[in-house]
Amino acid sequence: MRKFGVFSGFLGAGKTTTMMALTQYCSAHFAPAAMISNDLGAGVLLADHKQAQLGGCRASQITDECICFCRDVLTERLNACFESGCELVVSDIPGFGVGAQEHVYHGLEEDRPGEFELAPFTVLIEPQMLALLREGRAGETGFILDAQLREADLIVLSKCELLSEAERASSIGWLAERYPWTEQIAVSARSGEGLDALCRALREKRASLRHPEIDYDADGLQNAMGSLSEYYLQYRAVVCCDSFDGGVYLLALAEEIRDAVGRAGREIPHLKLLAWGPEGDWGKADLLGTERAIEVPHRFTRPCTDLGVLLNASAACPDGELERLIGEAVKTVSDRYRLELTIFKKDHFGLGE
Ligand SMILES: Nc1nc2c(ncn2[C@@H]2O[C@H](COP(=O)(O)OP(=O)(O)O)[C@@H](O)[C@H]2O)c(=O)[nH]1
Ligand SMILES: [Mg+2]
Repeated sequence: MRKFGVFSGFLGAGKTTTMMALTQYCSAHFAPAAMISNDLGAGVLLADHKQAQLGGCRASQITDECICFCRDVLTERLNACFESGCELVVSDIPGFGVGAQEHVYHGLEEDRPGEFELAPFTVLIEPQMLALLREGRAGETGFILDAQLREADLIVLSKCELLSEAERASSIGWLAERYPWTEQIAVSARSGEGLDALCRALREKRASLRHPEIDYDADGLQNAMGSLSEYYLQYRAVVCCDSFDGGVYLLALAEEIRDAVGRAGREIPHLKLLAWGPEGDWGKADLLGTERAIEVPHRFTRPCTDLGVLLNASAACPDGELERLIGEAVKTVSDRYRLELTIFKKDHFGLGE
């Protein structure tokens, strides 16, 4: 089997975490599976990819470009995975991305018919975003969410352990009614619920290869896309005291950035902070908007004196301003902990420019 599937869905929907849980589940219960993390930073090490590696997944990354527009790189990567014994490969696309059904699925079918079997086109939506969409309170983000869901063959209601049975039924019912051509599965990467059903759906079912009805020129979609900026930073942090807690540092940094972005009247739908020590110990902090609590999906188990750090941010903020806000926050918090920083890589840009 040479099955390939795209995972789409908004920033923070749970794509990376679910792909990690899925590839591990699939490799343990069916056959080897691999994941590809895709984002736009030029030549950067993606936090998503490093996280997948630290989590022990078969993983690779495609940077610089959306997989929608680099079919040769994608094909080469997929062939390498299948030749190494994988039966299923999943890749995400950047979290505001729309159009992979057309560009990736139809593109592969036209260019390389029969080379890969295409799994149902999968779109994740998390409970909090779904609630905003249902209540008409998602603002411009609603245009992206709706366009993404229109592309889906399979909708994954992610983080489902956060919902009661009744809430789950109501959410799935709404999705089924509004996107009636789709199948829906509630999944929790955290509790493992729904992973078996997701794995079976991807392995056993096929993409519909529909042509979704999306108005790419609609003002709402264009405005939502045009207001986003991306920021990538990779550095090494060294500290002399041996009681330094990398997790406390990540949390303080996430708080500083959240407060600075909030004070500037901007929004930051996804900030990822990942740090790891030389012996493979690692921690992560995530921010999914200035109004939400900071998530700590993984913790350091012991103090460390030498850390690799990756910061990836997507914000509704002009590029230059985002660079200044994050740069100042990194300096303030790193000075507080007396860290010596060596910057390896920085990239940032506004998506609408
Ligand atoms: N409660 C809960 N949180 C989750 C689950 N899956 C992912 N998350 C959290 O949601 C945040 C965003 O997840 P991520 O996989 O990075 O989203 P992506 O941007 O779509 O790739 C992270 O803090 C994850 O730990 C889940 O099943 N349950
Ligand atoms: Mg991700």
